[in-house]
Amino acid sequence: LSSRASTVLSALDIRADRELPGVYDGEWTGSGDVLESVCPTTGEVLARVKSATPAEVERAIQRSREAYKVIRSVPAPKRGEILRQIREALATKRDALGALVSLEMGKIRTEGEGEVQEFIDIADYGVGLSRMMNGRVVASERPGHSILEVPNPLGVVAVLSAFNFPVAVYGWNLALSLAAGNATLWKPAPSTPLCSIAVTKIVSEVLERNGVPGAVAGLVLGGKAVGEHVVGSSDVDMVSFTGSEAVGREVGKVVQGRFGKVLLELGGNNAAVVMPDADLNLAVSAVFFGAVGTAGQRCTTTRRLYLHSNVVEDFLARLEGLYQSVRPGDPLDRSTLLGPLHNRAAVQTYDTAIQHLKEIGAEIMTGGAPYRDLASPLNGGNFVMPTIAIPQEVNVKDKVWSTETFAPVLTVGVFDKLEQAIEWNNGVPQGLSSSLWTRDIRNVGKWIGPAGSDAGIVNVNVGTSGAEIGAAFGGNKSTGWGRESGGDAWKQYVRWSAATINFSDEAPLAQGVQFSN
Ligand code: UN1
Repeated sequence: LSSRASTVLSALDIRADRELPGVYDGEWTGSGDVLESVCPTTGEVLARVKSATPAEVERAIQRSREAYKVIRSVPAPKRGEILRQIREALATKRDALGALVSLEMGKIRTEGEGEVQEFIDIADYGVGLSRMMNGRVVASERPGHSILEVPNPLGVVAVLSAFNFPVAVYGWNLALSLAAGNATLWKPAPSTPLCSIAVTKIVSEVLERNGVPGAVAGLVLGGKAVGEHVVGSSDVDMVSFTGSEAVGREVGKVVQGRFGKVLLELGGNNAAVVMPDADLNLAVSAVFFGAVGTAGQRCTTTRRLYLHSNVVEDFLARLEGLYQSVRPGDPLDRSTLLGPLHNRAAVQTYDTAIQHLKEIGAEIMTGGAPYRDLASPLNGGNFVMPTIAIPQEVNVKDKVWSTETFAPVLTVGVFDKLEQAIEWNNGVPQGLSSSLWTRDIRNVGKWIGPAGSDAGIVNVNVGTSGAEIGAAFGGNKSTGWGRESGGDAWKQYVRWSAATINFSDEAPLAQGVQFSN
């Protein structure tokens, strides 16, 4: 192992000299196919992990069910106390875990640490929630009756997460799910196994110390077959899936088909709209971060930029300057702004998108190719140039505008009226995030109102990416269904019991119905 990798792994006691167990259900096991963790920066194999066999997946699901029966009866504030300890344990490992995210996923240090910070933040939020997951008392029409709406634990919540946020997205789900009294079973992306093993170790040590079954936060690593097993199991009450629209559509159908609950966070195809009165200093750097940050691999990445005709020239000149100042580098190095794409397939996707842009006659203002001839060891990585492309027209039906390319490709269109920009913003299948730049309150009113942006995230003078955990996170249309993290998201992780209780000596029927002679 290279020294850059072994420093990161040893800080978390990850032994890379043998195959690691990829299943945790109270015990660490795993005897299925071997997954390789490959460093996106250098191509180095970081570790080999044994995935779950079908029997091991099944056992993990059953142990999750047993663990649910224990944790559901632990009072919510006590569950919150466990979450507080998880939060503390994560905080002591913040830097080490952040570095592992950079090593294995490829995002830069500050963003890797930011991800761990999101987990810490949502754990804090969950601690608070554990004393505030309140139901309601509803006025009954019958004398001496009360109606209670009670949030009860739901059961087993499976979390299927993507490579691009290998820590935070699980954190959002675990914090709410645990506070709500569920067992959570994690099926992470097979290409970031070390992040999920490291997180599960931290969490499981806290659970074990508290005498709670480890399967309250289980882990099953593996590929498609493991995912399908979990998604198809009627012992899994809710599936929270983050990933592509294509896979999400199938997951949605399968879970719906067995009447399970499903939460889908699928593609984003997020636009920033810049009005002539915008503060360009703020807008240019936000678009730069939104489009180039994480090398374009956030669901919330800015992919479309709609500029008012009065600001096009100035805005693009400044943005291009920032793009040209960026150099690819090792994401572990604190001065790096641009890390690699996560895998080789993504480089191919990037290439295909650029090819299509050229075919339709788009101007490639900057970028437009993978980096070649980088010095060793970066020559083994998946580095591509952040790209700004200006098609001749905005035709939101063309795939240039309507599909999510998970790479740093920003497509620019020019408008004269806000209404036009909103139509383009809304004219694509996805609806995750959106951002308007203006100082005119009238534009803000339009943008956030009924005729405004149809995305789940509707920002003003804030970029499309980098949401705080307190906001409900999620989208509309082909982005899927449901919200994670803040807002009222916790209400999806419980089963609501409507309990009408009669405290009287009479038994009147509702609506005044009489049923006796
Ligand atoms: C994702 O890309 O899957 O708002 C999640 C953001 C982050 C989370 C992104 N807080 O960009």
